[in-house]
Amino acid sequence: MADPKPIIFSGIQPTGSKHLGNFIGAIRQYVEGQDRGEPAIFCVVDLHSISVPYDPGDLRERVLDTAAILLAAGLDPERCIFFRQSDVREHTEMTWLLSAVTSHGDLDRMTQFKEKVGKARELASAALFYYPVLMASDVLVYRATEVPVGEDQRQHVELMREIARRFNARFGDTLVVPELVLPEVGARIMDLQEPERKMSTTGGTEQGTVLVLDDEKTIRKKVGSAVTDSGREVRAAPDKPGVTNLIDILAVARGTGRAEIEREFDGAGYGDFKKAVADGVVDLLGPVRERYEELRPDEAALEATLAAGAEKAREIAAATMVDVRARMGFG
Ligand code: AQP
Repeated sequence: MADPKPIIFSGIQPTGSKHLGNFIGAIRQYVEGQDRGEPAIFCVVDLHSISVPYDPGDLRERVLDTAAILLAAGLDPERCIFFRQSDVREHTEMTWLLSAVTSHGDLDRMTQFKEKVGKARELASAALFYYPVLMASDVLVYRATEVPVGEDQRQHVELMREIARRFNARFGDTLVVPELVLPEVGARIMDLQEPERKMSTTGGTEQGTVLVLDDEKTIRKKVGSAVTDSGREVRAAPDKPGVTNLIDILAVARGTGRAEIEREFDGAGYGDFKKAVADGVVDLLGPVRERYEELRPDEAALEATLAAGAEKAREIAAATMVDVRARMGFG
């Protein structure tokens, strides 16, 4: 008998400025996953965004920006379930119930929390500390089998796997332990100016962060001024983080591997190589920006798409909650 199709789930935060790292690490995988998953479920995780200071008047706009970017990139509501997290209240209920099998120590070990709060730990919101439990709920409430994310989410996925195992051990077999799915190339796209750090919404440099909605001129400028190193060789190596990052970006844009790129640019200077990377990124993101500009103005259509997705998502999540509540002894 053929293997059952995976149940795929992933979420993305509502910022209007999704970057090339998000695109390569996550969005590209979502688009690919919608024909493999049954169902493939994708969600704009607005509840997560209250874990850092935010503007309530702005939140809905940012959700619609993000929804339009994902649709422009190729998500098709006919082939996947696409919705806004806060429209499905089961996520928040599940978060509280999973608290019973999550320890303070688990959350204390999360490196993303430590990196984000730095020395301002006392001032960080409890929501930021609790973020991984909400993320576990997002996935486990759909009994997803696969979670496509970038490398920076590895630890959070490991924790949700552990939460699912503990729940099953304590209350009986109810939840599915999901698999982490990373892209083969581009699981960690680095900042173009500081290639030791990941490209990031909050922690990166402006010039080193290519946005999905950047125009061609801006993309060329950012890629053209990317930090390489003092050598001349186009070769992926641990001591060449800038060049390695550009090789990965071009490999993704061309749909090939590192070796093909290294072979093609063997003996070429960094100038030609960077020009090819800029061409590749322009070709990758240009059509997404154009489609975004068509989709974004029609807010009613975007809202209708998210609402229809929420209805389908709620049906699956509600069924899981019936089992979870019963196992835990609630009425
Ligand atoms: N640099 C990256 N390379 C590959 N994948 C990445 N992701 C994020 N950065 C990279 C993946 O993008 C998905 C969505 O992430 P998110 O919802 O956390 O969005 P964000 O907060 O806007 O993205 P950042 O840049 O990760 O924000 P910061 O650094 O400010 O917290 C995830 O699957 C993630 O792995």
